[in-house]
This record gives sequence, C-alpha cells and structure tokens, in this order.
Amino acid sequence: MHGALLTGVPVVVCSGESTGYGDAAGPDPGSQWYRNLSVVGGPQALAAPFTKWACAAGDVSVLYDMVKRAGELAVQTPAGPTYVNTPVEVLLDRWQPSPAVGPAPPPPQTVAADADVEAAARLLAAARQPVLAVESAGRDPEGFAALTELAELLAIAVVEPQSAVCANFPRTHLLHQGGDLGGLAADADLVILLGCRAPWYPPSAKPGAATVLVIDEAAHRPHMAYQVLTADRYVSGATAPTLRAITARLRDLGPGLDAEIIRARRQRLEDAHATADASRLEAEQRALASPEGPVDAVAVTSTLRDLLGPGAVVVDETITHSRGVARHLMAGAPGRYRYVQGGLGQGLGVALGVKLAMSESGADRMTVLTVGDGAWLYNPVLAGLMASAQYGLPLLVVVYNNGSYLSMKYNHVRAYPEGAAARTGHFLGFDLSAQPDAAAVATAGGAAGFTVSTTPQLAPALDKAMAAVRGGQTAVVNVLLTR
Ligand SMILES: Cc1ncc(C[n+]2csc(CCOP(=O)(O)OP(=O)(O)O)c2C)c(N)n1
Repeated sequence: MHGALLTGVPVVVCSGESTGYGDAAGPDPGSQWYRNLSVVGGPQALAAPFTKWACAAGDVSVLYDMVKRAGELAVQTPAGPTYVNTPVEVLLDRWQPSPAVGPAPPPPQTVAADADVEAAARLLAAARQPVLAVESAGRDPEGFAALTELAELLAIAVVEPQSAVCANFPRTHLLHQGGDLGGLAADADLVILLGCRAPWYPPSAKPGAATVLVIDEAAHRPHMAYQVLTADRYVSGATAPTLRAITARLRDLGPGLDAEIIRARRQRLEDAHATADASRLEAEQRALASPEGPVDAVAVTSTLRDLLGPGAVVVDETITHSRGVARHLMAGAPGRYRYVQGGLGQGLGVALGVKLAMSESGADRMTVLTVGDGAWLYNPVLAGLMASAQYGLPLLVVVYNNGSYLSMKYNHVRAYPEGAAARTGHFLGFDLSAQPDAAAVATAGGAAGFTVSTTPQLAPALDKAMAAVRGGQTAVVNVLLTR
C-alpha cells in the first residue's frame, strides 16, 4: 500500500475483521479473532498512514457504496490507494441492492487555468536555457507523447532524475540529457519540474538561480511529511492536457519565439547527448568484452535490452545498479520501464501485478523483474513463484547478484569514512554469502533456474530463460556480478 501511495497508483484494498466475539446470537466468526486478530481502532487505523482514505463499513447497507466510492476516491487526483475494512459480520449480513448499483463514471479531469497556462508559456518562451525534470508524466502514454511534443518544439533539455518512477521521455531522444539534474540546473535560467516529488536533496542542493516552474496535477503530495519544491510558479492540471495547452499557446506565440536561440540550443543538446551515448556504448563494449567471470552489471542490462523485444516491460528493484539499469535499458516508449518505490521486497508482487494487468487488457507482453540479490531476499519468493504458476503469470527475473547488501557498505563508509567498519573491513549487515542458490530455489518453486558466472554465458542463458517464459514458465537468471 505504501508503494502504491508513493507512486500514485489507484487501488482499493479490502480486508476483514470481526467484532462479534461476544455471546450474541448469529454466526460465530471463530475464536481466533478474539484471541489473535483484533486491532484496537480497527485495521483502518493501521492502513490510514499508507492510504488516501481508510474507513470501516459498519453495516451491510453502506458496504456497496463505500467500496464504490473508495474506487472513485482512489482514481481521483492525487491517485492512490484507499482501504475499506469489511468486517465478517457485515459480509455475512443480508444485503438489499443499493440504488447506485452499476459502474462508476470515469474520474473528472482537472484542467489548468488559462492564466496559468499563459504564464507557463511566457516563461518557457523567454527562457534561454530551460531544463525539465520529470518523474512520472509517462505513466500515461498521452503524457509521454505530450512531453515529447513540448520538448521538441522548444528544444528543452529533459532529465529523468533518480527519483523517476517510470519511462517518461525516450532515452534514445537527442534531447534526453540523462539522470543528473544538478549540472544542467546550475546553468539554467528556467527549471521545469514536471510531476516531480523531490527534485533536490537537501533543498539547499538546488543549484543556480533559475526560476522554477512546477507543472503537476497535485504538486504537494499530501502523504509527504516534508517536501521542498522551491517553486516560483505552479500550473496544476492533468499532465497531458496541461502540456498540450502550453504547447498550443507556444505555437500561438510562434513568431515571438527566437528560432535562432532554439536552433543553437537544440544543436548543443544533441551534441551533449551524442557524447554521453558514445561513452555509454564504450562502457557496454568494455563490459561485454570480459571473457572471464564475474559479470559486469552493464553487460547484463545491455544484453537484456538487446534480447528483449520492443514490447517487453521491465520492473526494476535494483539498488546500486538502478542508475545503470535506467541508463543502459534505454527505454524508448511509455510502459517500458518502471522503478519500484518504497521498502524493499515489493518487486515480485509489482511485476506479477503488471503482468496480470497487461494480460487482462489483452497485451501479452514479456514482463521482466531486475532485482538485487538483497532485494530478492526481501521478496516473498516462494509465494510469488507459486502465484506466478497458479495464475499463469510467467516472469523473467534477473538477479543482479553481488553477494551483498552493497548499498549498506556505501552508507557505512559515507557516514564513518574512518570508522571501525572501514578500519577492520567488517561491515555489519553487508555479507550475503550465505544466501540460498537463487536458481535452485526457482527450480524448487516450479520455475526455470539459471546461474550465470561469466559474460559469455549471459546471452545464451537469457535466451533460454526467455524461451521458458514464452512457454508460460517463470525463469530466474542469477547473474554473479563483479560488484
Ligand atoms: C524493507 C526495507 N528494509 C531495509 C531497507 C534498506 N536497504 C536499502 S538498500 C538495501 C540493500 C539492498 O541490497 P541489494 O538488493 O543486494 O542491492 P545492492 O545494495 O547490493 O546494490 C537495504 C537493506 C529497505 N530499503 N527496505
């Protein structure tokens, strides 16, 4: 639920409790409720901090409309999870159909005010060095397309920072300037934050003196305890129509735009993209050239990218490799990539959910989970493998296995560069050398399991694994990494 809250995923969660443990006549819910399962304040109290809205249905007469409204609340801005406690007694009660039985209407759209669109267009038209950072606009394919159109019109530098939750703008696009906002923002006169929850950390890290234009349907996330956007101007409305309105206004201003400035900017950004791309390719060639083991993570992602068809979807739950996955996966289309948010251990559930949602909508796309070996241990692997087999949801899982919780070591060294861990080499909470063999666990769970310990084994193993997945069986490829 917390992951859904962080990513703005609308979902209704229902679970039961029982309060009928007295001597009253009626169905007996069983003594386990009385002994073990009661929650003072009700489970809605537990769900409240992780949802937009959490409540109990106290009577069967309100149950239907409450669940329906929970769905409507979940999809309305800002989208997120809602929770309905549905007690056993309420579920067992006789129900008279509600007058409102039937599907809910689609959620209303929010539209930016004309004056805000005008102000945004003027700021953009006047900017000499604008840079746009985006985290989530691509969740809606229309948002992805509308952003591409706006960026192309003005030659705006687009950055997907580490906090990006999905593919928002083609990594292959010459205006894509990677994942580091800092350097570009330092030189910019206008920073556009499009659906960005947390552009700078700490807030003082905002470089330069650029004006900050925030375009976001709900810029201030109600679930965040602390959020500093450093905004100078807000435009609030649904992403795609708001971007399109700004683009249309800019086209009206057309003759007022400085074509020469835009042309020169486009050239500069395309050159920078080409330079970054050349170094990406060089890194890939270097990583792939190694004949011996262990394997460089860059080789894993680039091989995966080349073998996956354009329709495949990648859910990422790697940690120290996450920047590399985003960089080398080169997602070019909406839905190609998403990053799991919140605590470790959700990746398998998210990937199964993505696979389920796609098969329900008739799109049978290969779904891949890239995951660190530590994060893999946090996942409910056995239950997830079983769910995958039972519900016909085959996944390709690629474990980026460095034998450790490497990020924990980085944190030790960052916080205490000369501390006991650095001095003795004994890093608490780091060593995963006793982990079970991921391929053997997969096999035990009815999946296909592969271990890759050298680079030349990588492509053949991924090929075989993908064939298994196409045949309906989940495959786990455990790749032993250099770091
Ligand atoms: C539920 C939960 N507990 C603890 C953490 C802290 N944590 C962040 S990264 C990490 C280690 C992840 O290890 P791995 O997946 O192997 O990636 P690596 O750091 O080695 O790249 C831990 C324990 C967390 N994010 N979530």
